Amino acid sequence: MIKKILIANRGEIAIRVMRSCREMGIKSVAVFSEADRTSMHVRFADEAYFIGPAVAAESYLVIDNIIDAAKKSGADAIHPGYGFLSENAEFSDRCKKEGIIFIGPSSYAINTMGDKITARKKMQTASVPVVPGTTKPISNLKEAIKTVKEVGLPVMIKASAGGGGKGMRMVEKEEDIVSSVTAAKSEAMASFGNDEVYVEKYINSPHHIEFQILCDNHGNGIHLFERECSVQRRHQKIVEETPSPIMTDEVREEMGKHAVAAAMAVNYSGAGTIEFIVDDNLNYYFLEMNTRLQVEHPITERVVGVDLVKEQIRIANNLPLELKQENLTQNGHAIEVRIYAEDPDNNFMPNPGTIKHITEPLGLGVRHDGYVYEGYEIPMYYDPMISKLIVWAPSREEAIDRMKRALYAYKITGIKTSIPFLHKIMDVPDFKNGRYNTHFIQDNAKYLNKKVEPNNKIKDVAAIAAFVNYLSTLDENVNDSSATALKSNWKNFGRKKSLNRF
Ligand code: MV4
Repeated sequence: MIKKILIANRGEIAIRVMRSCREMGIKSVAVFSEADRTSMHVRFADEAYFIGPAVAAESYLVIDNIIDAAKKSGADAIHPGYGFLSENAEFSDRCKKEGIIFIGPSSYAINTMGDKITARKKMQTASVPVVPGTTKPISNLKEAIKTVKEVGLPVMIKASAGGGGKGMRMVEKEEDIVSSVTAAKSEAMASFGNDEVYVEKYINSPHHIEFQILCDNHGNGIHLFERECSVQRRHQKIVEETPSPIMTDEVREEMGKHAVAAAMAVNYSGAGTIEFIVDDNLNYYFLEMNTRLQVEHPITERVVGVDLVKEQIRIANNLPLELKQENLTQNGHAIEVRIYAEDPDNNFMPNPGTIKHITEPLGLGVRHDGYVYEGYEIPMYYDPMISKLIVWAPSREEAIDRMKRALYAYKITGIKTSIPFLHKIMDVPDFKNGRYNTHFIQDNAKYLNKKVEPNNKIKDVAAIAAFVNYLSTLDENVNDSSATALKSNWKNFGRKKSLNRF
């Protein structure tokens, strides 16, 4: 049985994994780069190893360095988190070769799902619906025109090595076929070193709905229902929720079966996600598989009542799944928002810096997975996501109200964050009524681009409070009841003695 796990990651996900380790009596090992000497995940772990310079390509992505740290620490397993080496087939193989358990799938599953054309073929064999289109790469421009016409405009040209929107082009008009295929190919070559592209029918009004699956090493596979992830900006998810507001029980059951079949088709082991693209009529098609634990896994954990990291570790220990499909249900509603150190009023420019103050939201139905603390300087080298706020409530309406309450209570200064933008999303009519697709952010620009100016009354209160506080620091004789005649109609009640949490 696994006694010590090295977490080959940083930030909130490293801490998330360590929490489950601690509950299971498993020791955790952190690794850190030069930029992460003062990071919370290092303090949180039982021990920590230095793995190289700040840039991930010279630390978190160096397989040799991670393996060295695992050997020095005597870890019997490695959890890769998400990003970094989590979907690296070579890393999965290397761990195996070194006698270290990789908490994730085989290199075969990673490779098969990593190549979109191979994955499409595999899904067809497993009778999982894929988007109508081709399952062989386009070999020349003349063939491209013929193929696109056969599939029927509009189409999507996609890179086989792609994912996340890179090397992808939508084509609406015949005269654009050649330029779009050429552009997709060169972008794919630049991004992945592989210019294979294929054709898919364009799905109108697309929704991104994914299913969480778990497979053990004994032939058992289950799904833990869906996550609705259509609120995205430039292929970066912003809000996720479960259940999906557009799902029906009938379609859910069918999609769940197809999700399990998709994973079984590659002898999957561990936790994974099957992404579907779904239209307004609930026609659904396999899009891709993520062969890792995902950022948005907590909403599933809350609604289904399962610790997904614990399940990953149990599976890695070769234990059979104890969860049974027929016993799993969705209870209530969960929403997650991602908080980024970005300035929403300045084109979402990354805004790293030092955290001056943080008050995390608490209370009924609130979970906050973060890693920053007061005085911490966010390094500029990694993803600007600083935390995830997850709420649960019995109904979707109450979950939205709870999210607004939690966002209101979340105070963070020193850096700009996406919190005001998230607050606005919760008030958009199409979000409130659950009628949204992947065009949500662009379609609702008129609600979302509005700057929120603090009103003047609040500014007055803040200025006076700051002044009174300042006076009290100047001289011991100046106390809270000083400064009584600051402004007409204002009265000084002194400072609040207790920490004011909302
Ligand atoms: C599509 C599509 C419409 N039709 N494929 C974008 C990222 C990549 N994973 C797949 N994507 C899409 N593929 C067909 N045939 C629309 C998108 C798409 C999208 C998908 C999921 C989430 C957000 C998206 C935003 C824009 C476009």
